[in-house]
Amino acid sequence: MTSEILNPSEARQGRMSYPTGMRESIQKVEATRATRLHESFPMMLPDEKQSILQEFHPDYRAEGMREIRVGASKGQRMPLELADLMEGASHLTSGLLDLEQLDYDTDVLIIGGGGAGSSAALLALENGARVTIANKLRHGDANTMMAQGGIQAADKASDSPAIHYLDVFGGGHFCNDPDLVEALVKDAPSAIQWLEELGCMFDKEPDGTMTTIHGGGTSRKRMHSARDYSGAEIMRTLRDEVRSYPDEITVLEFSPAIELILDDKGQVAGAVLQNIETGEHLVVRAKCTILATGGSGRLHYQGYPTTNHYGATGDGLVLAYRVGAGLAFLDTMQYHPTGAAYPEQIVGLLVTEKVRGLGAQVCNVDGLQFVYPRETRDVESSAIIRECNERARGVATPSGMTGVWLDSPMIDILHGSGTVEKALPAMVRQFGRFGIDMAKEPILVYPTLHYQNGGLRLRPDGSTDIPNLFAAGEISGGVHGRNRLMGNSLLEITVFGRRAGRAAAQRAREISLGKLTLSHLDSWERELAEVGIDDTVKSPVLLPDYRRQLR
Ligand code: MEZ
Repeated sequence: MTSEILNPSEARQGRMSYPTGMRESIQKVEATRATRLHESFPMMLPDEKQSILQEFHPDYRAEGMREIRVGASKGQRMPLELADLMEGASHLTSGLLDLEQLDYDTDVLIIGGGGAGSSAALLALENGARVTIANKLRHGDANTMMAQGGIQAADKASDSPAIHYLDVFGGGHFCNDPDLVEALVKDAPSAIQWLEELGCMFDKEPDGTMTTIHGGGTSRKRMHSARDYSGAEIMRTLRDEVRSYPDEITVLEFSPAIELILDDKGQVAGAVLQNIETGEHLVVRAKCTILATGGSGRLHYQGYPTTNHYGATGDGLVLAYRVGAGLAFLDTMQYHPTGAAYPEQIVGLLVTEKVRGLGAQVCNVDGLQFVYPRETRDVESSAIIRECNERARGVATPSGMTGVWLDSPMIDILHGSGTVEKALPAMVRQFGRFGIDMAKEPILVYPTLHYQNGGLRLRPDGSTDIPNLFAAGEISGGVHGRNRLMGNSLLEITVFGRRAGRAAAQRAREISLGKLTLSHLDSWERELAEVGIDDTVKSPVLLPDYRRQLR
């Protein structure tokens, strides 16, 4: 059976894209297409949504979560893999590192140079701060770079921040933090304008207005995109801008933070970095520190594949928790409904929601619809999991995966020939490498771990519970409640990156630091010992455990 898995060179030689068994199911999808073009599968009612979530969404599998036993949010539930790291021990021992030997001294240290960190750097600079960005890998290696479909903003006459606000709340199951949502939606139009002024090339109509489409759970077309590489275009723009200030913004690469430093007044005062190649420790003193380390998809909760970049291992959460920061909503993760399920080489990679936004329907092995294609992500994913597992109406792949069809050829039929190629060039290329022409044949998908809905508790200015510690982006929790809508993460990184950068620079002007210390590690160790945690992992882990081993 495995011999049927294609590799790129087979694809280039023109071998057929799908094996025979899958092709038979594709014929059924083709046979129902003409009828489906005129059919809309009904959206679920609120009670149906709740019950499908409880039965099929991974967040509701009791065996996948546990309570954390120590720290400021003791008793909160989170995935097992994350709880183990949060209860981990430091790579450092207090007193063994000379904190007087500074390698860098800065106003604002930003840990993580993705979209949130880079936005923060620019606003901190604009507000008079000297800035240092510490990247775990290269500048821009981040989930921002991987985001495809777009960024939401209510900037058209048919829309308003108030309507955007309601959509965000509905998507988040009405438990979002209202102040954070207000900041998100009110800043959205100016965030788009800022990005555009920096050079971000959003898609436009012939008359020069921004192209906007729907996403799951949006009541207005407010998704702005740059084809299907919106995140890469935003990251390109931000990185170019940051790198044009080499004297004011110091960018360190391959230098992840492994511990926050406090001062003797209990304020965060910088971080210890580790040169990932040499293992050397670097001491950075900073008046304010912004955590922008992103999410944790590379922890592969419940064994799911992920859309996330290689460094997404939840490091900032671990560091902030050890100095006493509070958490919110970490018991809810986002499983994107459409991760690639075939071919094997790209399993788990993102198939952007824009494909459904442009009209592609989701079909089972018999070519029949079973869910409205633009339910919110948690509901859509649950319906796909039910179709494949409980109802056994999924399509089996030669490597043993199951998935459902995303009927991408509908897009050209609905919007005109060439639309798929124009609107989804990254997707076309991703599948084309394996001989699959998604404008002509459907693609197979299954939910994939995509986003950390919760994280550090945050105030609207990006500050946390801990003095001088700020956060922005996927590391934070509250803005999306229990489920984020498409396009609100690229928005969140821009809005809260800017807010955190501005507030941190202002605070840096007001404060003075005391003597640097890592004494919080002693109290952390005591707390672990008190609850009997003695044989624990060292965290943060920095890279997934299947990373390439250097010999
Ligand atoms: O916000 C997202 O997660 C996003 C835009 C993803 C996508 O489907 O393209």
